[in-house]
Amino acid sequence: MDMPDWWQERVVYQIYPRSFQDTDGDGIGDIPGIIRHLGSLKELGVGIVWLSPVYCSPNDDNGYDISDYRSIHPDFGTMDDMDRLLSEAARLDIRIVMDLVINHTSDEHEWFRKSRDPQSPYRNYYIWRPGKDGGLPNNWTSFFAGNCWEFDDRSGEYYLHLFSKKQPDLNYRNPAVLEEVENIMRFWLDKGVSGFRCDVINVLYKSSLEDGKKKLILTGSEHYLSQEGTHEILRRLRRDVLSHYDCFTVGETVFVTPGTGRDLCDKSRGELDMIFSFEHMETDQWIVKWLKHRFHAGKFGKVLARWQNALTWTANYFENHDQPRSVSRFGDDGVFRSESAKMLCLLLLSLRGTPYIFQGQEIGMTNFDFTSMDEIRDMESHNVYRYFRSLHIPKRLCWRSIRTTSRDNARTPVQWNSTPNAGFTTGTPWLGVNKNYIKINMEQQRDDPNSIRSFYRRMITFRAGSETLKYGDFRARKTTNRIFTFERTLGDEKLMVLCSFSRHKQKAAASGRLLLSNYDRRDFNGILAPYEAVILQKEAGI
Ligand code: TEU
Repeated sequence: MDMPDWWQERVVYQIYPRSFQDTDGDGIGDIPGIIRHLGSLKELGVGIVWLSPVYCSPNDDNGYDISDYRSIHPDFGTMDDMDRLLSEAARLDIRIVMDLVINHTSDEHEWFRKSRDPQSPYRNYYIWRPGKDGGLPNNWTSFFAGNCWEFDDRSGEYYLHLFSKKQPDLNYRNPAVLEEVENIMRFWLDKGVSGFRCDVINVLYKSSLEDGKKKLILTGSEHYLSQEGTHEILRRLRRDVLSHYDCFTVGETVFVTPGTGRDLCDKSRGELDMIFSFEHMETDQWIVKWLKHRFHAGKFGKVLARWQNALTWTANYFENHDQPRSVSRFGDDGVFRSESAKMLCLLLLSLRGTPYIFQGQEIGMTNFDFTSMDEIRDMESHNVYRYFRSLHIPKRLCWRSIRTTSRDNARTPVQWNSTPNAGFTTGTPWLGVNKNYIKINMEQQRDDPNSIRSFYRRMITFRAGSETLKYGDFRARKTTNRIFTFERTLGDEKLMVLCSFSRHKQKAAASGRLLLSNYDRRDFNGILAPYEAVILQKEAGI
């Protein structure tokens, strides 16, 4: 391959600032809280921090509804705090990547307020349409349940919102919108950020507003998923802005196949540097994420392998702020919590691509322990709960679905220590702290050589020193429901990675010099302990 870029060398750590560390007692995490822990992230081996949105926002969707792209929400601090974060991070050689949410703004953004006036030059920044035959402009359905149109009394028309009604979609047929976005990007890049995680980036361009083919989810999506118009926008952003800075982009791409995904991040096309795809995160669901079934490790492995083969570089993740905790989902958050969290760590960091760790994943934080909807803050969960109830689904079943799937599972405050509220805040946390913080917390794991966190550190160091793990070819060997086996090869070196998803011992027909295991052992004898993962070095020629 060509000389690797710095974003291929480093490990990314995602911070969801609201839940990271509060320093002023208002119950909401803040930028000074992030600065406080930068040193410990450095020690963990993190080279890039992705910050979920910290901009001004009415917080209908916790910052993914931006009302001012050039200012910091007072809950998080000030622009001075942000500048300090950038300079502290630079001192530690940690790059900062911001969330770029440009499919939509908040309905409280100045552009949208002005756009409500049909005569305003901002009218065309958004997608306004009159109703059709006494109904909505089309039959599209939203990512957050329900339809995609909201009527505005003031102008007598509807506006499109693929997400919540407080997140109106921008109109990318209007060149002024793209110019605004380019200026926002330059503003942050000039400040010293090193790139963007681009929110739902493959839905920007709507090719038409015709009715969609009726589907169980996202009716209408054939008119906006990965359209040529979006590809053009991405190429233009690179040409006009990104190529002038030392930065990278990772796109969150929804409903992509390996083929459409490749088109969005193939180097020769000059669009994104890498993408987050979702298929492996959908291996425990029926049709929609709210209908979970038992996790099939075999399917998970096969999907991971397919994407590894399809793209030259992937963005690898098992968790983020929208997904339940990986140890509760793909591992075992009971007896084998520690082993399975470490196994998932070894797997994540052995894949080809840039690894992304979500805050708390490195200590094996689990899904929430809430008992009712009153404790849930996520707007999507409430929308969906209401929708399910409107279909007369019994409360018990609705709650079961929310409990396993709600985005709040990932959003409970980071568990720092065993003092009240897990050391997250001295005030009342905006979202409940999981009561298991007494047992599961950062402080208790930091100095324990056998902790999950220590294993993350070890694995990050191991990966940093292994060109084969970073850049070697990937080849799946055997994928069953119990063991996922693959090889990474570079030059003469061949590494064999085995990951057990079983609660029982498993025989594995593999041999080689043991380089790493999540158990304390010196060599590998062909038997994997429960949730054991190993990296073996094959002798040359085998
Ligand atoms: O998410 C987009 C997305 O498609 C989903 O992962 C989403 O979280 C939802 O669960 C669909 O059912 C991105 C952000 O990551 C998410 O937090 C935002 O709410 C969303 O875009 C809108 O900006």
